[in-house]
Amino acid sequence: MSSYEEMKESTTKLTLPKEEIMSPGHLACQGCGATLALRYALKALGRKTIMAVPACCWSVIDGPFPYSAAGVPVYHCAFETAASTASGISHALSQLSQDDVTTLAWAGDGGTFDIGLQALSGAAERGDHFIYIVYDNEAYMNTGIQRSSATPHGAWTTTTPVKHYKKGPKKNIMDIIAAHHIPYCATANIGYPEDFIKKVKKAKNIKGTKFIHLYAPCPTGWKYPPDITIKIARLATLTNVFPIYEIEKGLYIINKKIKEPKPVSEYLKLQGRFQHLNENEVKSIQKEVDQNWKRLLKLEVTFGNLEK
Ligand SMILES: Cc1ncc(C[n+]2csc(CCOP(=O)(O)OP(=O)(O)O)c2C)c(N)n1
Ligand code: SF4
Ligand SMILES: [Mg+2]
Repeated sequence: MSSYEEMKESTTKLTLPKEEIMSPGHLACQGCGATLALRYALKALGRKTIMAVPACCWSVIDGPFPYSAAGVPVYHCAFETAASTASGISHALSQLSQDDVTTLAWAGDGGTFDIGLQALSGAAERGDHFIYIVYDNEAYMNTGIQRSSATPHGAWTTTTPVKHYKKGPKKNIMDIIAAHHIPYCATANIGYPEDFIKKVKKAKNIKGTKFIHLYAPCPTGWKYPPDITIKIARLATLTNVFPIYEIEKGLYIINKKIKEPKPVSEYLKLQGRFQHLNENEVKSIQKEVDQNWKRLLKLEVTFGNLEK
């Protein structure tokens, strides 16, 4: 980070909505990014929200019935059905003329990039009215850290052990969902809560299907100490590993352009899941990150604000 950026970070005053809807008595691991994620999302959405939560860490984090940490009604649904359940809730609310209630599909990367993709694609094509947020911890964490198609190149998981670490890039879910021509898609990062909250509020006021790809580090599955979750989250964006952008009515807007991106090695070296990578492998990950960033810049130029 340049000294200017460092100074800006240290003097930024957070202006998050004060009301806490989620309660602290949840069952997540210490330092869980996915838990902060819902806390922020609900600050943006308010209490008039109904959630569809498929099998994922959050179905455990919420607590055993009759307890619930979420603070809003949660419909626990089958692994592949976050979007179809949200479609049903949203249509039922519409029949009841309860237009002031927001429907939120809240799913993990496995439930979104993999098994729930068909239901999500169907709902997005129909334009069903709800917000879909995927909290991406880059593996199937709830069942013991198995690789998903969101697992990045080079990562260890229990099904991609060190000798056979994950080869090939992370699936580009934003491109897939944007291809459905929904009115609003965005990436966000729990390390930048104000940006995330702004996007959730924006999505709330748009008719149709809205999609947010949220970066949510997991100390247990990524093998780092729980007190550096925010550091890891910010490093993902400061290295361009996880860029922050929106696709609004097909137009690309990059929300954070890092003047001097940090080397990817600074992000990788803090996480046990990447410890086996040698210098050449780190270089090839750096190359992949640089290429993705250049491609995103081109998309912004080509499909940026053409109406200007
Ligand atoms: C049809 C079906 N297959 C497998 C499972 C077992 N299962 C429950 S949660 C889960 C992993 C979820 O991963 P992800 O969506 O990434 O959420 P995370 O656990 O990482 O929060 C799996 C495989 C299931 N509940 N239903
Ligand atoms: S395994 Fe990871 S995502 Fe799941 S509760 Fe623990 S820290 Fe959170
Ligand atoms: Mg996951």
